[in-house]
Parts: sequence; C-alpha cells; structure tokens
Amino acid sequence: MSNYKSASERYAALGVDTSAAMKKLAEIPISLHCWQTDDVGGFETSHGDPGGGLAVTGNFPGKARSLGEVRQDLEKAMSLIPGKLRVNLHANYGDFEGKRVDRDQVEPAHFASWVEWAGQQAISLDFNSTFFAHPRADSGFTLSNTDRGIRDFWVEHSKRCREISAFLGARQGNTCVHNVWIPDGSKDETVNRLLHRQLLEESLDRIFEKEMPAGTMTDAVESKLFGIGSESFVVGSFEFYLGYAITRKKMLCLDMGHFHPTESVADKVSAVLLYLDRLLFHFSRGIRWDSDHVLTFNDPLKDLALELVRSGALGKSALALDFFDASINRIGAYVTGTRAAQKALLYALLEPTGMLRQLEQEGRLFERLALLEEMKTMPFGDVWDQYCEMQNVPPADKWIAGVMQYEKEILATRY
Ligand code: RNT
Ligand code: ZN
Repeated sequence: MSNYKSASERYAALGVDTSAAMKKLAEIPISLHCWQTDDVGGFETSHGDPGGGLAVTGNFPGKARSLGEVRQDLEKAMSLIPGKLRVNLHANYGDFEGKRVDRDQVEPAHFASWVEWAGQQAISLDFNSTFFAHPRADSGFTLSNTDRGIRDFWVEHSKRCREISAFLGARQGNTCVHNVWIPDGSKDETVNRLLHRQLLEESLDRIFEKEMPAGTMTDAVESKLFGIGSESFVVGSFEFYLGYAITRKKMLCLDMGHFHPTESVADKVSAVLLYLDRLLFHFSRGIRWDSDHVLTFNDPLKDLALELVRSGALGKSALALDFFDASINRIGAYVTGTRAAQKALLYALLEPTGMLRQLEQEGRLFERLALLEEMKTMPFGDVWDQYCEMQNVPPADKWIAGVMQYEKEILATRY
C-alpha cells in the first residue's frame, strides 16, 4: 500500500476526507510578494535603503537587478510551489524603462508589462502603494504629515495606485487587492498623537473617495506595532485601522509580525470577522520583533491556518506573504515560506473539526486535548507529498536541488 493510501485511511477513520482537503487547498490563492527577489529595492532610478523602519539584512549573492530578473526568479520559485498563486506588486516595481517617474506620476501604463507577464504565467496580480524609500518619507511621516504638501503628494500617489489596481483587476478579470501600509510614527515621546491620527484619517478618506468599478479592486489597510525609528509612536496602530476598516468598510490587513510577541493573530480572526466582511493576511515570521523572517511551518502559522478554517474565514480572506531575507538564497526563501503557508493550510484542512467540536460541546475536554495532540503526529507529510505530486511539483525535500542548480547556473552569474 502506498504511504498516501495508508495515511488517507488513518484520516478517514477520524472522518477526514484527504482528497477533499487537497481539492480545497488547490483552490486557495496565495499572493507571492515580489519584493523577496531584490530585498524590497524596487526599480525606480534612484533607490537604496527601503527606510521606513524596514530592514533587510544579509548580502547573499544573486539579488535580482532588473524586472526581468525579478520575473525570472518568480518563475523559478513558482515552478517549485504547488497550488494557485498570485503575485503581489509594490508601486516602486513599475516598468519605468530607466526614466525618473516620481510616486505622484505612476500610472497603469507602467504596469502593462506586468499584466502581459502575468497573462503568460496564468496568474493574477495584487498591488501596494509604496510610502517608503523616498525623500518625502524621510521625516517619518507621510499621510499623517503636518505639512499639507507632503500629505497631498502621498494622497496623489495612493489614488494613482488605486487606478493601477483597478486596471490590473479589469485586465485579469478578478479583484486586485490594494494594500496601504505607511511607516508613519516617531522615535520618541510624541505629544500630539491625536493630530497625526486625525490627519491620517482625513488623508485616507481622500484616497478612498472615488468608488472604483465593481470587481476590479478592493482596498486594505495594514496596522503595525512599531518599527525601527518609530518605537514610541505608530500612527496607524491596530486600534486605528480596526476602527477605520469597520467604519469605511475596508479590508483589514493583519501582518503576523505586527503585534506583541505573545499576542495571537489566530485569536483575532473570529473577533474581527464579526465586524468586517473581508480580511487580508500578511503571513510572516517575527523573531523578537517584526523581523520578517522566512515563514516556517511553526505554531503561530498553524494556529492561524486552523482558525481560518474553523471560523470559515477562508472565503472572506486574501492570503499574502510578507518576508524578506537577504542572507540566504532568495528563491529558496520564497519556496520554503510559500510551501510552509500551504502546509499549514493543509494541516488545518485535515483537522477533524466536527469531532473536536462535538467533544467540546459535551464537555469531554480531556478527549478534545488528547485528539488535538494526536493530530500532530498523524501522517500529514504523506498527504502533503501526494498533493505536490498531483500538482506536478517536487514532493518532500526533492525541490531543494532545483534551487541549488538555479543558484549555480543563474544566481552565480549576477554580480
Ligand atoms: C511593513 C509592512 C508592509 C511591508 C511591505 C513591503 O512593516 O509589513 O507590508 O512589509 O509592504
Ligand atoms: Zn506586511
């Protein structure tokens, strides 16, 4: 008997249908962040440190130096990842052809070659306004800056990003998720917090003023706890955006690295879902802080996937990745992290939730705990391998050699 067959029988004994779980998993899109290929650099004429509290550490050779290389790297990564994928762009990854295009000048035409590429790859695109790595973000305040001119500049940028998102959505025939994250905050004690938050509220309302054609794009707002240089005060805190998203009917973006280390993002799902129609997740792995480590199949990720499945949130959520590691092979980082996200979802889809809920309902709490514990050592890996094979990507550790070969043949030639 094959490993998969025996695994599926063990799951079936608990009332879990492994093939139905694999089928569901294959339908859940994950949006790959383009910025893992080049350490959040982007392709404007002048770019350097991303700033805004974002720090990418490491100098592993082979960083993508052009949009062509970004796409080449994404294609390699996608060839080793099963399931449905999307690609998430930032505004500073436009096809500017070496021309200087400031953020208040970006337009759909700069993303036409991405649409063409996405069509060839049979994938769809998501989008992000880019409020960092720019002189007008150097003061630490963008949309909540007390200088009206600076606010206007960023409002204009983000309005344009919504147009670009709608363009992408119309061309691909499905909704493009447009996310807004700003670095605004300050290093030390801030005595007019209210003012900055009022300004942010006003700027966001201006950005979102125009109703976009139905089904083309949707907006999300992303909160943060703190960043490098914004340790004392972050304007766009969780409470700020929770209120904003509820009152303006926006998607709320929960980034796993943007909360206190002992706070559980998984536990937030069933709470915020009562008040919001749609959520966006940034799967990430913080170590001590929002360090954006490569995602691994760890407890916080498993817990979040379990809650998404248990609370029926998958149909109401967009799943995206947000990590960047420049200290290891960047394509290896992509594949490791994306496969980890999918493993966590499969793990959650293989839970005998009905049986566990029955035990809970009947007060049989020891049995609930014991079954949860036994699920951890079920032959989950055999189902994962079967899924990879069905999706025509290498199972188990068989994909690692493919990354190493790419490192030798392609990455090593980039210097
Ligand atoms: C920053 C946010 C944001 C960025 C990307 C590059 O803390 O997580 O999502 O990481 O937009
Ligand atoms: Zn994020």
